[in-house]
Amino acid sequence: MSGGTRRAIAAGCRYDRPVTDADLPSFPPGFAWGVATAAYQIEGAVTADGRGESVWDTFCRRPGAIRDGHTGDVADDHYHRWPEDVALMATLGIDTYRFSLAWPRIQPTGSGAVNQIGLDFYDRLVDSLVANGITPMPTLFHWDLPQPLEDAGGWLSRDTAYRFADFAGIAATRLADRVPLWITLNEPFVVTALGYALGVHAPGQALMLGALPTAHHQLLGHGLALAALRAVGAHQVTITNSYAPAWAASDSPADVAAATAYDTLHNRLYTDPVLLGRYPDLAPLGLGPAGLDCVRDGDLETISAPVDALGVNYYAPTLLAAPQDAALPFQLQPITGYPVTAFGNPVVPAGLTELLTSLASRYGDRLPPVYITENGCSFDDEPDAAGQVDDRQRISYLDGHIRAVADAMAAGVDVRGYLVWSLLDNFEWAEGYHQRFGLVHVDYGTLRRTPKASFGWYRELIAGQPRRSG
Ligand code: IFM
Repeated sequence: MSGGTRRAIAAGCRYDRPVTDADLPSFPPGFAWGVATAAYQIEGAVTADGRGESVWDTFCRRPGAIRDGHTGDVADDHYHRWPEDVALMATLGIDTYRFSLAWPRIQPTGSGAVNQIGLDFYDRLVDSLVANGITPMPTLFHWDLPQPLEDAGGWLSRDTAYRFADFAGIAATRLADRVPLWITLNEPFVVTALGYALGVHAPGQALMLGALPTAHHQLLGHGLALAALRAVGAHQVTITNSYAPAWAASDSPADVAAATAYDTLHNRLYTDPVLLGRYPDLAPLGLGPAGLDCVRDGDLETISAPVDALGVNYYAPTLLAAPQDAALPFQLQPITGYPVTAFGNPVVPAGLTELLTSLASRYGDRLPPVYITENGCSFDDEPDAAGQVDDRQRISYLDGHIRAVADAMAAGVDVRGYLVWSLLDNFEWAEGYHQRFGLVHVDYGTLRRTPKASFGWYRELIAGQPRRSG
């Protein structure tokens, strides 16, 4: 289909096509098209059916922590409305749904006793997905650490890695027969950076580089969980990291050094140990080997056990300059000259191609097949007088980024799937409900779901792609 202003009605939503004149390239049969969500951001029902408390329940009650004092108490009430949400996914025509399991729903204190009702919830969800021809892709940890584990040291404590492996084994024992690909952790960089270094996410600790042990303990948790998953017959396992091309603000050695430091911290620290079995040189961060003196003999072997894929989350590149003060070895700069999302992220689709090709050249044949496990944008989407949500900026964003994936594939990168963040507008962490990332608008007063124009656009895109055989 080419340019023009073809109007389509899909699943009750209207959109004007296209944003660009060229057809989207055709992706290989079997390429996974999907959407992603996370438990705390959509489920609500935080005290239902024996769920324990997570660090996010606690953090949301800290005055000033979350914009306008929002909490995940209700969120999208997906815990009760999941049949409607699965029906939306079926209408969308996706073949893969990435979601996360709430650890405190399954193991309320983070260790010991299992809450069968919590497991039953995910069991029903997985059954329903499979019945609708949608492959479940669960993430085991998307930030909602059980509060009792945080009270015992959280990811600063090595023991948390072992508790996480226990949890992984419990979940997979119940679900592995219907789950082809498991994700251990989501974006451990963000947990370390925002949760333990800067204190703007749960658990709200501001340890700066003193947060580094949380990097190692999460990675150890990944490795131990991977072994636990394999032990109970899980098929394929991966980890999802966030990545951001690190651009130097100028050619000056100081700015280039700042970009290298940020690249080490964001793009290498959580990937080199998994794919190469070693930590990157921490010297750009001003740290010697003692910066990670929590690493014990054998840990890196555990962490680097082969994964079947790499989950890649991409939103935007980062621009770095030499620091003004000594707290960190870099300073983030605004990127100008691009459209921006409501979050202030520059819209740079070529950054995704750059990222994927640089991962391929950095890791060579150690790089497993890649899934884009998150990509998306927030805008201030609201229904118009006719009840339609005309989010053409999102369509433009997704169109550009899907083409960027195709460009990387044409350059030889083995990408197996693309998942939009997110199915629904949802709780965006410290931003509360202010950032709307969904293909589906949620009215937080009534919880009514309204597919946006991008929903219809994505539906048609998927319908036009070759399907999986068999
Ligand atoms: O909403 C988050 C998600 O939980 C993790 N990756 C980035 C998204 C958008 O900020």
